[in-house]
Amino acid sequence: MSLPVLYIGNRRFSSWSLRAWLVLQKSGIEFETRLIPLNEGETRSAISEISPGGTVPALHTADGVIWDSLAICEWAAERKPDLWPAQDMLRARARAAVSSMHAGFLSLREHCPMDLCREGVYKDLDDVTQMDIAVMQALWHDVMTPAGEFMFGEWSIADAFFTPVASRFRSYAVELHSEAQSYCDTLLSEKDYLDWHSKAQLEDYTNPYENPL
Ligand SMILES: N[C@@H](CCC(=O)N[C@@H](CS)C(=O)NCC(=O)O)C(=O)O
Repeated sequence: MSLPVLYIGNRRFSSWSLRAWLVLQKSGIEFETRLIPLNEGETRSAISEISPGGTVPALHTADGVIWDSLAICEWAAERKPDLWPAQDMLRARARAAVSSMHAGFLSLREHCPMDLCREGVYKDLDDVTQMDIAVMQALWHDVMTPAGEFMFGEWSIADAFFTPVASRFRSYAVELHSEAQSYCDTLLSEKDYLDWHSKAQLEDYTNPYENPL
């Protein structure tokens, strides 16, 4: 039987692709990865051929296509439930944290787009983005399990959702509280992330963020 195929955008820029890919990697489910370059002339038509939602990531399974990073992660968690915390309140709070990321922090997302080839280059951020950063650190503080390296102790989908944020903080040299900094350092030293990051350095596609730096 053919393996599920995860369609992703450029590793350098596609934070939603990174989230879904990290979760599938951790799940142990075998899958293939295929990349569609973003911001090229053919991008829109190439994505519309493989994703009913018109975005990547999209996962092609033997039973159908799933688009949207969170839906792909839930598909994986139905097969591998330990991708969410085992305890029901922790699981509910992990889902809340993921939903906050999936639907929110819009200013941070707009002004600090993920760029894995940008390392420690400071950018002046407006008040709304600073507020997003403050809220994010407060959220992390609220849910962080004291004894654990990860948000809810063991690695979970919540940590996948915040890994691209940790990379943005590093890219834009954002100063963080020590707890948040050490959480980011943990996420960015994960083997799967490092693998994705090193492949991102080899990509040679259009940079949509050349001007706003
Ligand atoms: N809510 C979606 C967002 C996906 C999304 O915005 N993906 C971007 C790439 S990171 C995309 O496909 N953009 C289409 C384009 O650049 O043409 C998800 O979680 O998967």
